[in-house]
Amino acid sequence: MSGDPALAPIAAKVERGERLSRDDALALFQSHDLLTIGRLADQANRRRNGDRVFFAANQHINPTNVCVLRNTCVFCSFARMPQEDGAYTRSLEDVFAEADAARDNPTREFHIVGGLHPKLRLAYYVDMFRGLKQRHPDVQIKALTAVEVAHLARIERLSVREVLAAMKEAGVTTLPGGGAEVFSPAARVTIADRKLSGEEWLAVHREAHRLGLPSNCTMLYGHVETMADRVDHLLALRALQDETGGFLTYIPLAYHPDHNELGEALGRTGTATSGFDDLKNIAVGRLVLDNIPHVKTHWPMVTPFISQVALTFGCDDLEGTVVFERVYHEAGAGTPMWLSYDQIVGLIRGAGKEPVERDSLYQIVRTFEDWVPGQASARPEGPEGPTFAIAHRPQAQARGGRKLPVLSGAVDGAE
Ligand code: V47
Repeated sequence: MSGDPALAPIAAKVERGERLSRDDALALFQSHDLLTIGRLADQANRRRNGDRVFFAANQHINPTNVCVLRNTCVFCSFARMPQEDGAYTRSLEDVFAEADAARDNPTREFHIVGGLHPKLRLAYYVDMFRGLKQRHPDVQIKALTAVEVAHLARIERLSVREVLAAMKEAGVTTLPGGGAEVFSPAARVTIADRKLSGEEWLAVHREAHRLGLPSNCTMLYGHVETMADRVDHLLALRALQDETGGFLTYIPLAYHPDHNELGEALGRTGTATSGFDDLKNIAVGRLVLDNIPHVKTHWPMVTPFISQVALTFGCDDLEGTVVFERVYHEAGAGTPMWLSYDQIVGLIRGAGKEPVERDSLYQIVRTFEDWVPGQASARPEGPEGPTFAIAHRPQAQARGGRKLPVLSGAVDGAE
């Protein structure tokens, strides 16, 4: 197949380092010429990052899966109602015990997200962050999605700014990018009715950036969104970045359809996104978000193999060691729960790239000219051992889950 002629003017713009328009972004998503898109994104990435690929030695911590949006965020397999089977809320002691895995693993970042718990107050989180900093002063904290921050502000009757300031004061360095899903109101009504709107999500990040808390941004793709929805989402992120400069990295998140109402309604159970679309989302993200320094591939969702290939499709950051992954494994991800430090370094080197261990702020922790495989890679058992295993939710129908609203349209034209 010869190259897609629609991409020629875009290639010329990339060559000149010019900003891409909405029509350009749409043409990229609509094209099947993946190799050209990947080559252009690689060019844009190399200009910024050369051959360097960043990763953080990180540990994910999910203090609770109880979420009041459990019945309306129909794409999520992680959340539970308070009394539902499998619902859990960890005491601070349990969180600290789980975090102690960081003593045996090289760890620079705790990634902490959970659900909108009706009773957990700001004090629980502030005490958690302080306690973690006390026990692990060298580990930075990336915590709470914009949705959780807005929820805490509501139940505490505080402003978003006050909640963010309390988090920062307690030791939070950055905010993760979750909860953005896709900003399109039509898609949001279908997949995340009652979650905060796209504008509200952006407003929380704007406030964080103003307070000196940088953050990440995401887009959940591969469900009911249209190509135009994807483009408008990216353009909204780009506009906020023009205003604040506070986004560090963009992470496209591949929708996983198992054990959630949406996957069932779409008849997609067992079929996640394709490698083709995963690579295209990385590459188009790199090309459109010309003002966001990094693009990260999330291997728990797209597999370590696709993530490795993504490193030559415009991506300069590989999700780290993770240690305990629950959100995507609840949704059927067949990937490992964690990767060792060595495996991450090996994946990056295997793509002919230069690994760079970073902290949450992308400051360099170490490079690997003198790397000896096998150092510091052990992963201990979780403090509660097998009880950390995933017990999937029963299928939605068996739970008498609510009926879905009419879907706003199928994913168009990805491949
Ligand atoms: O907002 C939930 C997604 C997100 C499913 O900032 C699902 O470094 C796929 O944002 N299929 C949370 N995705 C995770 C997240 C994240 C991940 C890694 C790194 C960073 C970062 C942030 O997970 C949610 C939602 O978009 N999600 N359910 C599902 N069934």
